[in-house]
Amino acid sequence: MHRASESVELEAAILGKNDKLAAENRGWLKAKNILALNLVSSPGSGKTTLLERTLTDLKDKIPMAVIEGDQETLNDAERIRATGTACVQVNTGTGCHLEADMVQKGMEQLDPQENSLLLIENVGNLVCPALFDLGERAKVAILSVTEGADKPAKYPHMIAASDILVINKIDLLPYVTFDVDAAIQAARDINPAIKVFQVSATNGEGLDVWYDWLLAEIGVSGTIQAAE
Ligand SMILES: Nc1nc2c(ncn2[C@@H]2O[C@H](COP(=O)(O)OP(=O)(O)O)[C@@H](O)[C@H]2O)c(=O)[nH]1
Ligand SMILES: [Mg+2]
Repeated sequence: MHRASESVELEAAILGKNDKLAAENRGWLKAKNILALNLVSSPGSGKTTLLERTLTDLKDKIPMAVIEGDQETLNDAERIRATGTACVQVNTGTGCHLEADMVQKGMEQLDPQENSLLLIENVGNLVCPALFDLGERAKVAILSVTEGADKPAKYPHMIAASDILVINKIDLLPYVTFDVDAAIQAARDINPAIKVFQVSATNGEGLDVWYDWLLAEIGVSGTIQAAE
């Protein structure tokens, strides 16, 4: 019993310290009108692919920078830099999520400009990134159609913490049994206000609506066409 209560106290202390740094990040980002989004999902649902497309298609519209979180490797940072975008890779080692201090250090290195977009790719899993505020304006949960429509119900904390749900890989819908309406309903049962985008990060379907939302959030007008 004693041990259990100690570990609860430790967890509360860690989260408390994180929340304080996240609040600092949020204040700094707000003062510069930087839209920071925290992309959370299972491994392989398409976070980096969605980023690559978004960075390429919006390149001439808004300045953007990326913080990449993974346990190991520089692979995703290399994919992002290939689009011409500044990127910092954070390797968390045994850690399963990014924390606010990592994002703070990443922002110091990147020094993102005013009125820009800061995209943060979290470590791939639907569990602990839900607990750690990074100072972002919104968490964007990405669910691909190969994962099963029951995942919102199985990972309710992530859905509750997210403002946006991107359903990705809709180009694969003819080949998988994924009930889009059931997935959306499951997400809305947990978070009625969650905003949903249905996209294919590979063939570009649905990305126009995603881009319009991004630009409106940051106060840039104009419609962007997704590249073929
Ligand atoms: N068919 C299809 N494949 C996709 C799509 N988005 C990503 N992928 C593929 O899914 C795999 C994992 O993508 P990645 O972006 O690395 O996922 P991450 O681990 O969430 O960053 C890669 O092979 C991508 O090419 C999509 O919209 N449609
Ligand atoms: Mg990735």
